[in-house]
Amino acid sequence: MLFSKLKSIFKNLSKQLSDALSYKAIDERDIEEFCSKIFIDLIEADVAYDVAESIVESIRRNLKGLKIPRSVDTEEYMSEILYRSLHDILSGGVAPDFLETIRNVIAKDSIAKIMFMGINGVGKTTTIAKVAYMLKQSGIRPVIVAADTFRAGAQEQLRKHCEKLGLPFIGGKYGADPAAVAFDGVVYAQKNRFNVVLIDTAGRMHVDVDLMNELKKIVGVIKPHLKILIVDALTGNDSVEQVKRFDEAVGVDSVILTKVDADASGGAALSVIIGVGKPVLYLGIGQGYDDLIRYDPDAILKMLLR
Ligand SMILES: Nc1nc2c(ncn2[C@@H]2O[C@H](COP(=O)(O)OP(=O)(O)O)[C@@H](O)[C@H]2O)c(=O)[nH]1
Ligand SMILES: [Mg+2]
Repeated sequence: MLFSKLKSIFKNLSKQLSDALSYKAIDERDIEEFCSKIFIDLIEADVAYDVAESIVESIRRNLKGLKIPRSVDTEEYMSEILYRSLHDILSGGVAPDFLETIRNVIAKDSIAKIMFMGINGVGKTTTIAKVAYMLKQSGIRPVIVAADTFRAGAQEQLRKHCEKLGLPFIGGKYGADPAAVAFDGVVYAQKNRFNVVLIDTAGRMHVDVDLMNELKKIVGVIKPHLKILIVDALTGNDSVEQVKRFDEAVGVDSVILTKVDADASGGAALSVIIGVGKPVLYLGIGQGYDDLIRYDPDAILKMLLR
């Protein structure tokens, strides 16, 4: 289950808080005690240090001076307080509706050009196939372009997805100029009345200069409407660093977080969501085409606290 460990942490916490409250009013000392306990729990669940700090700070703020009405169920009330504390932190990263954004761009410019970036293995190609599937389901016609000409096999991987999805595939030879391949994709879309061009790009093991120059060239030639960075939930804090580096070099509009299903505790994923400082569009929750869910803080909070 997604976020399972965090879920049990928060459940315990609201229980303990409500037990403490059932026989006396909560004072500063209690608050500090609970806050240090939850901090350790969060760290043990792979939540990044500064993210754990900001969560605890938000809980502390919401607990201070709290007067609990006599009639309420204290455990439910505490769960409500935790909900509010996390909501304050999570709602910073909500992106405008993706499909609506795409539709607006199409209405204005006839073709929406979307570029996907990220280091090796984060799930770019898989995510593009998922996004293409979703667009197709919504009656929007996408073209997929394999502008990853760096890794042998990258073209073949995407071609297979296109066959399965019944979508045109635009590729280039190994070592070909990625910007030229992307350009071919846009021309193909224009000629054949497709609405969206999804551009897959190469990754490297690390963020490096060659990669950034390659991406800058694609951006210069194509002028994408959206530059989406794909990050892997399991990477935790390092993905926050990746967002910074890509943003400085080419600009990042929003983020898709993959492999949330593989993060057993949920702490790493939560850290990325809170730490990236960019709107999060979708969460990847598996390898199937429909394993892509819209990022919605309320839905996440329901998973965590209900
Ligand atoms: N469990 C899980 N695996 C994923 C997810 N997204 C991608 N993957 C897997 O991650 C691996 C690398 O994906 P790929 O799309 O080739 O990454 P790329 O190098 O960034 O293009 C593949 O085995 C994918 O099936 C996800 O949301 N959940
Ligand atoms: Mg790839």
